[in-house]
Amino acid sequence: MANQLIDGVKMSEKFYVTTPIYYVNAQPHIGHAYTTVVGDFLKRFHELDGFEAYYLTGTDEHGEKIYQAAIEHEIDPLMFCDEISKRFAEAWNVLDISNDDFIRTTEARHKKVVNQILNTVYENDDIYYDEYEGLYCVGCERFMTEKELVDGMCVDHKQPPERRREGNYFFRMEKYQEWLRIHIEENPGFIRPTGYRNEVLSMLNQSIGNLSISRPKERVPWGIELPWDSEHVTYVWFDALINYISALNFPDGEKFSNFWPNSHHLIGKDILKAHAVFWPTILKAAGIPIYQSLSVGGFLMGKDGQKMSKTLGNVVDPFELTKAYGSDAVRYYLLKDTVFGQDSSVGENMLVTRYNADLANDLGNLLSRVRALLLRHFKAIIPEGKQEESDQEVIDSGIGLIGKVRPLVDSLRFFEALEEIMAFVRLLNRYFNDEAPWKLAKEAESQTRLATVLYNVTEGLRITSTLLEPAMPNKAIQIRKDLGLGDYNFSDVVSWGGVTPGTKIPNFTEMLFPKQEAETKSSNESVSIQTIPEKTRKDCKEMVDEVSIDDFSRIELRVARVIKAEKVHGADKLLKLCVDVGADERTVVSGIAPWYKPEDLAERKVILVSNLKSAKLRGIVSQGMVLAAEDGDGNVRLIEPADAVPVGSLVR
Ligand code: ME8
Repeated sequence: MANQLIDGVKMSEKFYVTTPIYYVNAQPHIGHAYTTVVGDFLKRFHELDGFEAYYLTGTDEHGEKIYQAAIEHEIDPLMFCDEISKRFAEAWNVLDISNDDFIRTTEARHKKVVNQILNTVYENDDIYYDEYEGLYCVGCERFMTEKELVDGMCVDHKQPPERRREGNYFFRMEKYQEWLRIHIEENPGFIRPTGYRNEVLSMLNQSIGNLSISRPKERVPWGIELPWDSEHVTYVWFDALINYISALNFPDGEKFSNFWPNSHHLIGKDILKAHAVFWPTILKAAGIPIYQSLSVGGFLMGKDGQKMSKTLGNVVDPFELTKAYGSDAVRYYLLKDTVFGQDSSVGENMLVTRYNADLANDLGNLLSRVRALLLRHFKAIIPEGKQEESDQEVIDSGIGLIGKVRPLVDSLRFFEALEEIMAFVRLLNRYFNDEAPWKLAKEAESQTRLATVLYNVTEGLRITSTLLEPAMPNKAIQIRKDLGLGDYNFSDVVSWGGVTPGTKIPNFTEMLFPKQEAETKSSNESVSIQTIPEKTRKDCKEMVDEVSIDDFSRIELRVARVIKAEKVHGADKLLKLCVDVGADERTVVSGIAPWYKPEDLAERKVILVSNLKSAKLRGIVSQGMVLAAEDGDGNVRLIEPADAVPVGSLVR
């Protein structure tokens, strides 16, 4: 897609990417967010790669199902559309989507272009009036063939379609069928991944029929009136597809001449036929060049293993997920844990696992380790290195990274592109551990080597952050800020040495990726190890003297008093403590049952990690962690503050 060579044709340096415009009959969910995040990733990727990029999303506001939803809510259709359209815009805002425009099909600028196209196609005699009888799925807003049904039902909406007979205007779609088939045959990159191209080719090997493009106004009053017959409104799909050019001010707008037809449509597989068959034939009939490529994503599946959808009520709320983990984490997860084109299961636990492994452990840890050593041994100034043979692998991998990532993005293999970047981060971690700069720091003759290792890891992180920016725009900037660096683009990551020695890094920073706990985790193990994996625990051991002050100062410790304690049903190791923290009372679930009886704990003072993110253990929300140490015999002993210290005191 980004490819400057699609089907052997050199593309211009313009890149126009679109998402479907979403129906406003229900709230945005993570499935919509998925396509929109992919679109944003592609827009930002191309921009950093030197393209002039333009990104469009929006809402689809006409048609029978929007009208029905407004009626059900007893609200004027436009007011209903205003409300839900705003929710989509808000969702894209919290996900840091950098769309350049947001089109609504109820806007005058859109209706004007729909009228123009209808007139052109009508005047060319490609529209006629006829009676039609068929099976109509209101969820899909289209007539379906018997073949498309499974057990008499629409596959996506799990509803039988209604039999309908009505007088409609028809677009002579079939007239363009052979032209379209040849175009797809000759341009393998037009519809991707290939499975969907084959699906469309097999549709085109049978008669596609003509397309009903109007609805009688008496049945569906909510739509754009046909310019030549005010008793009919435009069929919602004919109206909606035109958004891709009405937003560019077709036909005379500067944006239209600038970006069309370098357009790349992103869709989910549910709307393949409309984009692969209806849209190019409409464009052809209107005498407009067709779009460049259609990229088709699979479905995100809900917990029930079904496509996540408002109809099935199994959706994940993007607002809640973003609030809990931040937009960068959600974006990264959606891109890294899905295979574009295929169906993928998603869920909060999987997000947390991915976050902790890739972001907190591999990336965040490395940044804080290198920062700690720069602060301690170089007074916060990035030193100049002197490269040796053993540095070459890291250097070559770093400057070769964009060359590996670009073709993967071009071929829609986003998770593999991110995996290449994370493989480089893991290489940097190995290099750091093998070179052991904390040991080098102890020897006077190793100071140049220490400087070189720290310089190289900093430079590696500069390249990493630049390449991660399309996926995680905020965190990428934060990584560079934490290293005293500014912004770069992809032409700055093909050589080593972008970091200027002498650059000062800030003394205090926020932790890049604080470790997360899955809210739903409930096993005993998660208590005893507090979700810190073996690898990190080993790192912590080695690096125990290298936690920075700012990392440490984020942990709030308070003196607390146990009010009462009780066993947790069905969990041998757990006690449920009710503790007084001065300002409030908390419940804390602790894995100390093998060493303490509940009755021995009442009135005891303990030290509590009081700003730990709450976690659910055996169905109990635990709001903190009590500190304990192991004695020489493997027993756990609670750390007790002196008697004189009042409950609620901060431990410093
Ligand atoms: O079809 N998994 O709007 P829509 C992945 N208005 N992607 C999903 C998804 C899921 N579970 N659920 C939705 C329409 N999507 C028309 C489009 S365009 C001219 C008109 C995404 O609100 C995916 O991109 O039903 C899918 O194609 C789109 O939302 C459908 O959104």
